[in-house]
Amino acid sequence: MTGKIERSLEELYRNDPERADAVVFGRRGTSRRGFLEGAGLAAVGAVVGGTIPFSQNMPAGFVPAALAQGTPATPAPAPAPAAPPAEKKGPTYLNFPGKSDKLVVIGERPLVAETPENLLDDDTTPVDKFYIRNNGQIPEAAKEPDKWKITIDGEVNKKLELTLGEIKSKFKPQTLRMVLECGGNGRSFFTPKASGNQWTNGGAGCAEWTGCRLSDVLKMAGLKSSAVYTAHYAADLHLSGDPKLVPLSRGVRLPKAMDRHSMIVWAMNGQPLSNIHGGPVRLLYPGWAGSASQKWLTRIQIRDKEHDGQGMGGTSYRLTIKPMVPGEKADPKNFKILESMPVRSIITSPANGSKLAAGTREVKLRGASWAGDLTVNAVEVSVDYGMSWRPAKLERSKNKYDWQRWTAAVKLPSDGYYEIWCRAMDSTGRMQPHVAPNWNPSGYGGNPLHRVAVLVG
Ligand SMILES: Nc1nc2c(c(=O)[nH]1)N[C@H]1C(S)=C(S)[C@@H](COP(=O)(O)O)O[C@H]1N2
Ligand SMILES: [Mo]
Repeated sequence: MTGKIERSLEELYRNDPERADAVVFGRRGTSRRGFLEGAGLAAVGAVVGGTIPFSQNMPAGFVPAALAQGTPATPAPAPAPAAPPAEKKGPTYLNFPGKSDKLVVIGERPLVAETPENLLDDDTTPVDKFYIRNNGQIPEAAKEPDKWKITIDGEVNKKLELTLGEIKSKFKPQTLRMVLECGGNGRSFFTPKASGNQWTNGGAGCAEWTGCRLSDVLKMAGLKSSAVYTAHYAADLHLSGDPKLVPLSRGVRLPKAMDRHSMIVWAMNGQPLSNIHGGPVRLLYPGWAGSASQKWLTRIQIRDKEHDGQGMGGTSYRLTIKPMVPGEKADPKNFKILESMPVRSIITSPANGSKLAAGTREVKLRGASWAGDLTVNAVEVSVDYGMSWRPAKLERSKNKYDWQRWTAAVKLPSDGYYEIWCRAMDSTGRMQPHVAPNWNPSGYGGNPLHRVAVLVG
């Protein structure tokens, strides 16, 4: 295998995995071997940088994790001096005050950045590592946070206008560690590609949120019997700058708003909520699509029907209730609002693309798992492409909606290229699938098992 062939195959996997698959496994549509062998195996081995001990279990049409996501196990070769400028590859890292420069930018305008899985290794996600998602322009930081005003109106007995200072003094504070996760998390795993920000698993984090119960505030306003839904409004401007347009305005069914975990939040990990995370004050609905957790909150209108604001219609933040042919045109009639997020687990250590010393025969794993409104019943790990699974040890969570950290140790029989896979099962028995399920045009609910590549020796 010459360096040139390795390089071109690696490029092919990055640029056109389907064609790379055809090259390695034989032409699409013709009969295929069920697993890699011979020249195909040697080629993939060369690209991932080692022999593949469990290659007999690799499914046909398989894109190795080393090439599918994140850092390859083999460093990318330096471009030859005379070569024409190569097409831009690899992630763009975030450069934003107060944020880690290891976050990966997945959209510049509006600014969206995710946290690579290995950066989610802390029990509590530090603010600098927490993903950011904006739909509009980022407003300027409030000069006098305690004078920030929030209006509660609509189907209430008494319209309230409260400053943040008043909210802090009138309502009992609480601090809970809870997961906030973007509705589109996992979108990049859909085939064919779904439209929207191409999140891997990093549109999620678990922080300590301090604030008061939203229900306490709503009770003070007094809910009319006609109250069924919330509508959230905020201070951020539409990308176009047109003040008549709203970048995002979502809402939730009243029972979620009245849940004791749903909060008006002013601090994150013990610090005043930073501007980029919606400071001085935001909503937090743990376990539900993050878009409901309005940042820079200015108004909650209580409605007598489902909200129809920006981000409530069409296929946005909606799942199909009828299975679709992947890639097919959507009929918005067949969609329902995405509320609770599906079960997900990630390996936070080792990182994808890790190199371990020759002779390493055991690897200790750490990870996280969560399941929207539900809890996680079990996490399992595999090193042989899913032929066999071993249970991970689930750690206790602090409170409902906290993520469940897990640990495991796996044995590797020899040096070579491995993939470590993990999958979680929620408290209703639903397991993460091998591929993103239930294709929908805007790519919600993508929760396939997580895999990381490691190279031993
Ligand atoms: N005002 C406002 N609130 C918002 C958004 C927004 O664009 N504007 N984005 C939402 C989305 S889609 C998500 S996933 C979360 C992200 O919160 P974060 O940036 O603090 O991680 O905020 C939500 N709240
Ligand atoms: Mo989101």
